[in-house]
Amino acid sequence: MTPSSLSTSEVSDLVARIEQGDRVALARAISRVENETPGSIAILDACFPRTGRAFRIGVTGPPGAGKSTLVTRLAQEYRSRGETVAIVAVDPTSPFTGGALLGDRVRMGELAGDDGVFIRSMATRGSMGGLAVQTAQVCDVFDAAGFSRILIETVGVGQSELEVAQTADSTTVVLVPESGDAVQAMKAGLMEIGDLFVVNKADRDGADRAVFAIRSALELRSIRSEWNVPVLLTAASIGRGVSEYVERLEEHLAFLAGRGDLERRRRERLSQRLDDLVRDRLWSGFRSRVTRESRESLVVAMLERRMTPHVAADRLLESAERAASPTAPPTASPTAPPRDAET
Ligand SMILES: Nc1nc2c(ncn2[C@@H]2O[C@H](COP(=O)(O)OP(=O)(O)OP(=O)(O)O)[C@@H](O)[C@H]2O)c(=O)[nH]1
Ligand SMILES: [Mg+2]
Repeated sequence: MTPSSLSTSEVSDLVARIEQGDRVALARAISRVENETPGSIAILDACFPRTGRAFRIGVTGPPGAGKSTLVTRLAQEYRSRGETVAIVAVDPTSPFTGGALLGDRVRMGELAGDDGVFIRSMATRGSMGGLAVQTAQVCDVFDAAGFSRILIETVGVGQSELEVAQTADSTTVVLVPESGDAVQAMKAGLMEIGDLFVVNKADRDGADRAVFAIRSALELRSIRSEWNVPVLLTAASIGRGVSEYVERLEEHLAFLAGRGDLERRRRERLSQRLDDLVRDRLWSGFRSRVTRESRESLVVAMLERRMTPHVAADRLLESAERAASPTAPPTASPTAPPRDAET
């Protein structure tokens, strides 16, 4: 079953219902956006002018660090402070493994029945600009729906997941006491992106040592700011340290907003998102214009050293251009040897 496209009035009706807090409409819109079904761009276009109000908080860290548990507690704490909360759990790598689903089921139970909370797990990678763009788009719908805090949970493994965490206004890296020894090795990835660090499972031994290791590693960060990166202790499963975590988070958001850094960060994100979208559109346009066979024959030509990679790239781009404008005079076929050799 493929959902049909939406008329302009259907889109504005859907978005109006989302703004009024209609959860069914919200779920429908999110599904369309996530699955990139017809009409999803119209929905996003209608939502976009209403975005920019929510604070987006990224929570990342190694598998099993307790991110879902912490995010659930965070949502509860925010609810008690009168905020509304959307949770976006991004896990395209393992849509069917127990961990994420189990974590989500526990969470669903604890937050069930509260209209001020909406939870969404994203399991697809999408084609529209990649994972970071897709996450930002889903967050845009929540933002337009009026949620004041959007929590983005993603496993901190792999470049695209790190990029997801960085679509947020503020990023928290969650580690565990046992992470202490690995912190030095992590500094290229996770250690660079955290605005706050949380050592979760602080009910276990070694938490203080981990805090010390993180602080030492932070000294070596390449990007410094006047923000003094907090390293906090939590035991999310029993709710310890969560209130202080929220205090520090809100401090960070106020710090960003007060100095114009929030706008600077958002400008960078949008600039990145624009590039991602354009790159993706160019790429898919290009892919639709060249055949697999012509591409393969170029690979073979390179493999046999009959053609250099740069000449092959020229040939492929030329054939894509020809396909885009069939009236153009024909040039060499993609399999032909380099032009120099033709004369
Ligand atoms: N001892 C202890 N266990 C915890 C704490 N927080 C979470 N856990 C447990 O750690 C396990 C993993 O928790 P999750 O919240 O699912 O971790 P996650 O980081 O979301 O895991 P993935 O999404 O699969 O990467 C669960 O069994 C939790 O009950 C804590 O503070 N202390
Ligand atoms: Mg999780």
